[in-house]
Amino acid sequence: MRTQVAIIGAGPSGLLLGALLHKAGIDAVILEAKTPDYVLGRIRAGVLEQVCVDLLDEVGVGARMHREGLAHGGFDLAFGGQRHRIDMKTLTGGKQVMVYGQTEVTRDLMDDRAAKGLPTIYEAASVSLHDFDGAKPRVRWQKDGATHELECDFIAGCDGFHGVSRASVPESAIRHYERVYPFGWLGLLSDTPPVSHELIYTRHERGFALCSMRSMTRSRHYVQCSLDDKVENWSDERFWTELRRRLDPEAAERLVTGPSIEKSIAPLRSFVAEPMRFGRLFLAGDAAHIVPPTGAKGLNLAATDVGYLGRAIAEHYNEKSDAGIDSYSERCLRRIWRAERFSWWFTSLMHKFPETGEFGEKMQLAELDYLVNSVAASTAMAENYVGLPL
Ligand code: RFL
Ligand code: PHB
Repeated sequence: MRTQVAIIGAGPSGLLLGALLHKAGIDAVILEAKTPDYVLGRIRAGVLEQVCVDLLDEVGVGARMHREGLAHGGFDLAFGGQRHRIDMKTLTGGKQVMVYGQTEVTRDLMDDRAAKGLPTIYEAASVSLHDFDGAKPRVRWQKDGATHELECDFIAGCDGFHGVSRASVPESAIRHYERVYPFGWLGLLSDTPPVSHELIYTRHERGFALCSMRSMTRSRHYVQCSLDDKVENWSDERFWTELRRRLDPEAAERLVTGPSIEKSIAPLRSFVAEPMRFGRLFLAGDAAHIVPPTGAKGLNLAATDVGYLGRAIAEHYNEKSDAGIDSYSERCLRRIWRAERFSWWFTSLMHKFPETGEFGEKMQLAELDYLVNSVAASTAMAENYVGLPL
């Protein structure tokens, strides 16, 4: 079997890259370890930057997002029992974000791919990458009791943090930068109306809380939890009680509770692998970097990586230029480090850090006070939240 680009992973980055390549007339095969239902069952991101919205429009899958997604021009920061609105739209000269779940983005891309008859091989086991430092890379996998092989010109490693692509690179060729935070987020999805029409990020002595949403009838809430916590320890009732305790009085009053549809714990991590290109292998999305979810940047970075990569590969075939391929890693990393900085800063500002003590708490409160009362500081925050220019 032969193709131009082998894409490892059918998460949002792999699917979006597949769509961008198809639009440029380039053949690709996607190999995914799990089933489509498993991929769609992962409840993750909820906030899309304009660049991500533009890329989905570019490949023609934006119609449902524009119909059902919610455009948000601001969000609230809550601390000391009070809420303060960051008016992103005014502060950034009209920019907004789109609240539309990663599950829906993935579904739209999957449906489009299936409708066009483009090849995705689900339940591909033991995927392995070969010869990407030479001219003829190959990918092998197991399915239905047989070994399969795909020859290609390029491999795109879009297989997430735990994937095989980054792990296939010799240790001496790659450098990792990492910070693991001493807590996680416990998330709960429910068919209940959101607390407010915009997101509320709350700093509280008991820990961080976030009120988010998927629609005006479906809410997504998070509370900071300890790293060794287990979902089984959190009944729905315990979750709602803890969330209510952390919210400002008005939000607590408006909170509507109900049975959970999904509940999961995610650890928080900042991680970057450099470089992102190894011969004919490119890493993209969570395979190359992780941000803590506080800034809502992970999926957006994945989208911009594959935006650059799709264009670079199209230039290679259609314009006979490798300029985009050669600058891929550097261009991505500049954007990634700026998002890493923002996500690390916002995480540090809003969470309870066991080791920083009372002095650390006072620093957080002083910074929040400055942030909501200084136009310069609010503008810097708004600019980063809506997404820095490409
Ligand atoms: P994914 O989504 O992990 O997809 C990788 C795919 O590769 C498959 N795979 C393999 N396939 C073949 N062979 C192998 N050996 C394989 N190993 C893995 C996997 O099964 C999977 O299908 O990576 P991708 O596509 O790079 O997408 C990244 C995003 O999923 C991630 O950055 C975001 O979800 C992060 N994130 C958020 N990002 C935002 O931009 N805005 C948000 O509001 C936001 N909120 C969040 C988040 C992530 C969260 N969690 C749970 C980590 C909220 C949370 C709670
Ligand atoms: C979400 O809705 O899942 C979400 C929203 C904003 C974040 C993180 C997650 O910063």
